[in-house]
Amino acid sequence: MSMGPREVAFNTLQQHFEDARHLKMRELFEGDKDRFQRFSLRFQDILLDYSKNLITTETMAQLFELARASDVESWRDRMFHGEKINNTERRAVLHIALRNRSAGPITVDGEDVMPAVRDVIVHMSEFSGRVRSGEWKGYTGKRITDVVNIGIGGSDLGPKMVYEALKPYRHPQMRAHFISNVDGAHTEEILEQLDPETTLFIVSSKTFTTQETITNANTARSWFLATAEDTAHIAKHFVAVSTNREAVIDFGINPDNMFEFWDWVGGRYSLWSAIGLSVMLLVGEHNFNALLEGAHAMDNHFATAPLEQNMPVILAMLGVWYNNFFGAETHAILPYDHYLRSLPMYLEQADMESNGKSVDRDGHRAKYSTGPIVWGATGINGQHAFYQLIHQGTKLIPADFIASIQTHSQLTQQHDIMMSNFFAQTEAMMRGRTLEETCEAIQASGLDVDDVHDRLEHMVFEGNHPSNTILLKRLTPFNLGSLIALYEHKIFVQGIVWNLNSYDQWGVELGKQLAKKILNEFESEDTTAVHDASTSNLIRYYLEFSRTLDERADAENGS
Ligand code: G6Q
Repeated sequence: MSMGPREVAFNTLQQHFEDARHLKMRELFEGDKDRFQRFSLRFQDILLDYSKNLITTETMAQLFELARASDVESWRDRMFHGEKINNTERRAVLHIALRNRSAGPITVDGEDVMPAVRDVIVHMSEFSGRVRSGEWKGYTGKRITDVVNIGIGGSDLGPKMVYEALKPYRHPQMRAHFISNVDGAHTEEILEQLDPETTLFIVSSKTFTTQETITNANTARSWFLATAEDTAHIAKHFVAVSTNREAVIDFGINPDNMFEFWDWVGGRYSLWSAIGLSVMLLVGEHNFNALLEGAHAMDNHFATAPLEQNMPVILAMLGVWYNNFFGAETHAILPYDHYLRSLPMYLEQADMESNGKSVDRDGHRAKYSTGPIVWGATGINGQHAFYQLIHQGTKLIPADFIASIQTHSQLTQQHDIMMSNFFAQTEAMMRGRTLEETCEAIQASGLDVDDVHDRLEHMVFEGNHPSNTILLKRLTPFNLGSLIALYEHKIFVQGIVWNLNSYDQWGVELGKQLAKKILNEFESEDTTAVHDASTSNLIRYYLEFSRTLDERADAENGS
């Protein structure tokens, strides 16, 4: 069988890798004074420095060749033109339409989706304007102070992450809360902080059938009615974001207070839609629109910049380099910004639900490694925890270091301390510390090297650990929009190179079906259903103890 262009490009890279695997970044920096200029790129307020990677100009040229051979450009254009590239669900993939700020149409099945997109933004703006100004009142005439988004997965992680990121822009008299977990403890913990007279619930669910969300929404309704009593008051305190009008009406929410979105928006790509209503309520229409504008600017960059200067493409191809040639299993997201603390969790879903697949878009088993394990935490905390493994473990862990130059905090001196760590870490990861340098450091600290000779090896750092630095001028709504869109398009490009459909999620669907069967068994207390021995015994054990009073726990609780 003859090889296609993608396989040819992969093989060429494989040959290049045989030499490149021995690259030493220290030497590359020493041998090329222009390395930073060569391997860095600016897009508006975002600087990407990718010079601390195990690459040469030859590597990048071949990676771009692989992107071209995978038809990244034509797939990108197909996505932007509303083609049904989500082939297993027969859907278009148009989160870019949600932030399309141009006057041009975007069509699906011959119909321009933009008028409906704009109508929903107007509906959101009107509603959030009324709530923010205090004109929208609760059932006792008080203004709304607390907004609770009830949703899970894509209907939770995006708005929660953006709300946290844009906290400096929030309405001073309003707070947002996010209930996702069906664990009653999460629901109770949030409800006990709230006053039903001043709380607005947004039930966010694309399908409006998700068990966790509907259960929590029902709990919230009962909690509300326990005080408000009259179901007529629900209209002032519950709104919905969904594609499922009938289910919203069945729940008792006034359809005028339903904010629509469409099946061509994937859950994990939906924060730009009405799923972002909690964000708009908290930061206002102007800031929400700025978020959309930032994403749109990144969309334009992705759609038009040559691959060699295309930020999402560069990040994607570097990821492919480590994933498919160096055999890296994971990719770390390390924001040095308290406001971006939920970004790693958000990107875990965005990336792993999109590219965590072993069957390609044509239905064949992938014979190569696909999406990496994405993980991370705020970098400064990570330094005092898991960075040990990055510095001295046996795994190769490519990492994105993300920070803002200007802080929203008044404690600017603290920002300098954090940023000095930020720069020190990527430098240390790249340079490492040789035995000779270790000895010098010990002497400089006033110790005698002979006294620690048996420990010296432990103090040596091999270095040569790759990282990208993404530096924002400031964490504004616009820049945040660009940053998120940057990652979305990175994920898209990788999906194309791996020939995946990044927009379905059959693994999530499975979870939604499985639990229902076991819940029925709990309710009927019927343990005769056939499971494997482990599951059957675990269910029996659970039923035995969950249905009896635990005297010890009662004693501990003082009852
Ligand atoms: C996202 C996934 C998944 C989904 C949740 C919630 O891409 O499909 O995380 O967002 O399962 O689904 P609903 O919005 O339908 O409740």
